Amino acid sequence: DHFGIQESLKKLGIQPKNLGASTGVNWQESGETFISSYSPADGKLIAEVQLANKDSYDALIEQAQKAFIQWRKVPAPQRGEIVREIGNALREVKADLGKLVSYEMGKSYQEGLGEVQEMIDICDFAVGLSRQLYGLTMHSERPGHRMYEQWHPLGIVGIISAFNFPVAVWSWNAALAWVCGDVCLWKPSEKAPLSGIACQKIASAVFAKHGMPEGICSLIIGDYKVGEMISHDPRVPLVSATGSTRMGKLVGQAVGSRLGRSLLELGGNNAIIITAEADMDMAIRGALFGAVGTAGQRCTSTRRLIIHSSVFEEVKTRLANAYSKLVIGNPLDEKNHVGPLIDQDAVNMYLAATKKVMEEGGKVVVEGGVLKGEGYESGCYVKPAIYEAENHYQIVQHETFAPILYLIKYETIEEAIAIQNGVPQGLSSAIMTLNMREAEAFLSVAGSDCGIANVNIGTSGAEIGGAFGGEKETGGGRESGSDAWKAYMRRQTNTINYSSELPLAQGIKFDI
Ligand code: UN1
Repeated sequence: DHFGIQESLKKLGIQPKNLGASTGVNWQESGETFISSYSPADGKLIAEVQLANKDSYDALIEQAQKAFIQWRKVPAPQRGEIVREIGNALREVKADLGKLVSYEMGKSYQEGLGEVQEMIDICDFAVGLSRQLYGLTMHSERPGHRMYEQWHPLGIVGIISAFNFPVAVWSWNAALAWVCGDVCLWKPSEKAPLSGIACQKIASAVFAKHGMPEGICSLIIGDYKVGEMISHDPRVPLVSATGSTRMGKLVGQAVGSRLGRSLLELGGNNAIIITAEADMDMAIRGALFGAVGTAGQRCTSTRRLIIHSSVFEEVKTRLANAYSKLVIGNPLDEKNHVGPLIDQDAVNMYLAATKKVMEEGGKVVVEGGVLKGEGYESGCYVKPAIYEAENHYQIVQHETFAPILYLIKYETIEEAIAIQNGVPQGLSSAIMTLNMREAEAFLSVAGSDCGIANVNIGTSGAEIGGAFGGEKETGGGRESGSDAWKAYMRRQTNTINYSSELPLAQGIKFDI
């Protein structure tokens, strides 16, 4: 244990066996079933977690409903003060939590630290926001009348998050929801439950210290069945779900059928357009991190490069060269660039995709494969692969959560934009160019159709200050910065008559 994992687990309060349902500092016994969390880094068992059942789910929801009645009356800036302390508590455990994320999920330690930094940043953002939950005022068309709007909290926010950002995605939702006056019930991915348990301990200790009721911050460990309970439950007015498009469609339909609200942040199929006028060093570096960072398991990972024919060969050669220098291995060892995939299923999906692209006519640029031997005992390490492909291939249209990059050739900028947009997903996109006309065309109304469109930056690594999310099959939701907070509140329009008349709007006469 030369990475000090046991020490960090201890500091974070992770036991060999953990309960999986909590209303805050109180943890509940639930079913008999335990799941094991193995590290994809070394294949070892980290710890076990009890799965929550329907009874524990109902108990958590009832407690959350009670907590909401109190929490909504705490003034927003005071709620912000608590979120500030959660941010400070995260600062204290940044190294330990970053390490757990890296060890449990497989992203590099640097990226694990980055993820905790995103949590700290969103807490800071939410603190400021707690004094800025602004509504507009309007001029009434009637004399002696005043109109304005105000924002009220919704109630319980259900948060369903994925394994790839096992802690940050929760914080984007929870930090905003809390300052808005909502209470949160979080179902982390069952592929990274310990990271969730660690966060729950950190945040709930802060609420308890302030004498806040149990239920503002709840956690439930379970599989898709818990996701279904949340999605179908009218006691949960907003469900924020991050994950695959397949999962998002199920959640969206279930929530929609009861006319609840959903905030969906689903798959991406992100491309970088590299034009003839790109800064080539920058383009290669941007594409490299985008494609192999987090072993291609970000929803913002670069999956396609759309390259001008005049620089196609150059990009191909330079990328292949850069790939040959990648060091793959234990993500906690800082000399390694690429860690493992999350599990064996992910490896199988990666292998199926590398096979399928060849069947459809793709050409190998950098060969893939599963790594074996010392240091690769978990069986989850794969080689980042590159293929020449065409945009219409089924496999290219599909999001494979693995480091597979498709190179596609174009001639005109209009064609490049059409290829970029020519997939079912619409999360992140980028153009590498020093030509202002190309850049502006890409950002224009006729340009990228994605929720994120960057110039001379790769597709991944968004800052928390902007609204995060995308269009089409990405689900349309926006989390994190800008005015994403509005999704966590209900808007109320108020008209107040301080005159002694009762005029009707639109000048309607109704006298008796
Ligand atoms: C995700 O992959 O679910 O923009 C989120 C990024 C990160 C967030 C990714 N800030 O790559």
